[in-house]
Amino acid sequence: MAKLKKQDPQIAKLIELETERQKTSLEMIPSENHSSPAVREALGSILTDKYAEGYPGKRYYSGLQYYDILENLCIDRAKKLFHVEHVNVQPYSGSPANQAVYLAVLNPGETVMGLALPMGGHLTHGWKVNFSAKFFNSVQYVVDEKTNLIDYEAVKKQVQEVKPKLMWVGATAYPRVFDWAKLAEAADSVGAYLAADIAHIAGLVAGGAHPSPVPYVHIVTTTTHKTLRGPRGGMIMVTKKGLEKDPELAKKIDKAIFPGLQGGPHMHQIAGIAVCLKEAATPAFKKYAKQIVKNAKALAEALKSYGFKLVTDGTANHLILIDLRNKNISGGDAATRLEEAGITINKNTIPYDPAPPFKPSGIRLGTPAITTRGMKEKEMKKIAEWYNRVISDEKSVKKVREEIKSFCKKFPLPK
Ligand code: DSN
Repeated sequence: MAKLKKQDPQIAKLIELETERQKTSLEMIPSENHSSPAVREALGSILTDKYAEGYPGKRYYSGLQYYDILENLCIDRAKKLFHVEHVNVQPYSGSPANQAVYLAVLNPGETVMGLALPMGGHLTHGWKVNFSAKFFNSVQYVVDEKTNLIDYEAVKKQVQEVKPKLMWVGATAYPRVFDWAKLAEAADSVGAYLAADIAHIAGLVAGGAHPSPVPYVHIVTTTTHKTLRGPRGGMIMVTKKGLEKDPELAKKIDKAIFPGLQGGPHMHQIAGIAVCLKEAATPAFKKYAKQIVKNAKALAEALKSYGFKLVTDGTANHLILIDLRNKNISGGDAATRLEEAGITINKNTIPYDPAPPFKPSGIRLGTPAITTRGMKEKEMKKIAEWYNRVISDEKSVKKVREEIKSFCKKFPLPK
């Protein structure tokens, strides 16, 4: 950062401090990761300087001969990795990607169904404060009150009553695998568009550690910075099944992104996505994706041995949701205490949470970033022990902080 340090030492200092924080802490927010230096070189490149409104071969500005090659490369890599027919790599992130799906397939006031936010769904899947419930008729589905799992029969029954035109599947806090075939059966029975939002699990899907929704759904949206380990960004994919249902679907999606919602695509971001897609196609990434899940399962078992109560009693993906009610601490207080000890997680509602959303009863944690640093099952046992010490005894925080600092030295950030 020689130039930045000289020209803007304040910003350089903040980046240095954040680098040090990341190096010496355990990043366990399940939607975060450590991108590779190659991804960040593309992201920090000269490509940030150009406007490229339009699509390859049909742009509104000059000087874009290399940008067309770049965007096509990115699209081809995504098509191969996810086995889809069409990809739009221009969404700025996940919410704009989902907005474009609404714009492409629904008219204002038409009906959408999605998993409710407090049950692990996403804001853009029709939650009441979001545009998706303000401009469309949103009906939400829930998880079962006892098991906290999706009850596929109940969802199918509700879908057949509500008859949505668009149905979302995807979550930010669901620790289990989706049964895409059953969800497709529900959506197909009423002729709804089925959209899978795989933002959290895209890396697991790419690496073969979670079943792919592609054979079952019409549309797939994702962010690129979570388990996929790229730069912040988004993508929309259209499947063969999607084009069979609606031959115009790919065109509708592209028109919804530009000129419907966005202006010039962030070409430096698209370059970073292309790099991450190349990385995600390697055997090493497949191993990484599988290790994320192995680590999450090992961590879940170790946490349970300390009496932690896990939503759905465990995990089958990259994340764990802890119900802290038996530990006499709120999610917020636990998050603060863990942060002081050097573990970053987030407070989170648990399904049917009796506590208010800003003071929820749970915490959400995940293994994508610590797996990137090379941690394995053995380290998960140690990490569970730290959770237990910090949550059961406030006085242990300082000592745990020192232990984590020294532990982190053995697991450097990607170089
Ligand atoms: N903000 C993301 C997450 O943390 O899960 C969802 O968009």
